[in-house]
Amino acid sequence: MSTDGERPQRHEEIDAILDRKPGTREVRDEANRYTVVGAADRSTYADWLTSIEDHFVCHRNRMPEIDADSWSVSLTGLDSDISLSMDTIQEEFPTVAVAHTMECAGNGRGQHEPETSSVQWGCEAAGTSMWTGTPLRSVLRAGGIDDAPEEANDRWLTAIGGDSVDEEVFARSIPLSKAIEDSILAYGMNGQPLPKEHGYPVRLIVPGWYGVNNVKWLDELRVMDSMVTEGSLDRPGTHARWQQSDYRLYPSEGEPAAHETIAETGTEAQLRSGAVDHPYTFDAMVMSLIGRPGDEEAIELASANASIEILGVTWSGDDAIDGVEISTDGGDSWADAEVFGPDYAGAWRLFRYGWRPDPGTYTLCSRASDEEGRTQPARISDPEKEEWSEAIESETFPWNEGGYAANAYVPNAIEVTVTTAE
Ligand SMILES: Nc1nc2c(c(=O)[nH]1)N[C@H]1C(S)=C(S)[C@@H](COP(=O)(O)O)O[C@H]1N2
Ligand SMILES: [Mo]
Repeated sequence: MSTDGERPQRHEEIDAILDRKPGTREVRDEANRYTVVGAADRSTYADWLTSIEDHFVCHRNRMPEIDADSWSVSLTGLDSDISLSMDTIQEEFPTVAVAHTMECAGNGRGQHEPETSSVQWGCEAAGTSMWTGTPLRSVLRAGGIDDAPEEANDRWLTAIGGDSVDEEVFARSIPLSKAIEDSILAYGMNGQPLPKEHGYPVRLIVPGWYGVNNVKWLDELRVMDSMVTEGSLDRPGTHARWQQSDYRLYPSEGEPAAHETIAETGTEAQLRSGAVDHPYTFDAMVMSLIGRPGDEEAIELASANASIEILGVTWSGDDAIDGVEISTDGGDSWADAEVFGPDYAGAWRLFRYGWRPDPGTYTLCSRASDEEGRTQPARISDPEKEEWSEAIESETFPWNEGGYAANAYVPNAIEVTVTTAE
């Protein structure tokens, strides 16, 4: 069975997940390779918490069947390696809950023109849950690593999934500083045991970082002096595809060069500063989505003066949201929305806007800005007309080969019609 071919049981797996998650639906996968489910519709973006039933699922390989009683996570790259049983992870360390907005780095890929390969997500690959588990800081300390996050500079933690097949290891590296700061080994989701498709019995949660960094069915954590590169793990097979080839931002065909380490890890900072050649998708870019009203909704006002509440969610990776604006004319004019609700680092916030429309047809957009002064761009560049560097300088989102990290607001606009009851 080759990883590039169709997997025979793939459709059975997808159907079983759809049965367990009635709020989700299948998404078109150009290469027909991923097990992918998308959130049902944008109404989930009118709530702060995403239910398990509505949360999207994304993984490439067949889900491993894991017996939690005999499963252990090994912590390696230390003077003496340790093996952590599920009992040890759950009983011998503190239990914490973190809020995390899981956004697939491919969210918005389907908005790229020309089309890029792989899963054609619109904007339905995002959700926020409360994840319960063990702080990585505590586990690392047990392994003899008790640095403060700022002293962990230039070291990396590589997480390896138990779903590695055909000698292709699923491995992702995050800076050791982020691991120590707020990442957890999660075994619970919204107060339930971690469901199988979300990584049972244990996964990594890296608050505010793109989905791919949140390795499911965690098998090994390895402390390293560099990110995973080809041949850097003590395992057979290929190691670096998911870190060094896929999930990086670059203009067209060609293999990005592998880096052992990078000085700047913020995704947007890598992209806009040019400090990192072919940026890695780490923390999520500034983003917002309207959840209510729904796209193509026909709204009947009870009276001429009635107002409509526009509701949505907004997030920006490791950075706080500064504000959200709403346009009801496709982006020509803007008014401030109110950002409110739960405020956890690494998770989205809600926004609302009270709108008093006259009867008519409207194009609604939301545009978020963060504390670093970054604002969502209007559109994704056209690679046939604009160079990569031009797109970046003109604050357009650069069309990229893998279709990652798109955060333009025009492609997420919704159309509504408003009438008044007679
Ligand atoms: N082991 C493993 N972990 C993985 C993946 C995978 O294929 N294998 N997919 C990643 C990707 S691309 C995403 S977007 C998130 C999705 O998490 P969810 O399915 O719980 O929503 O899981 C990540 N963790
Ligand atoms: Mo993803």
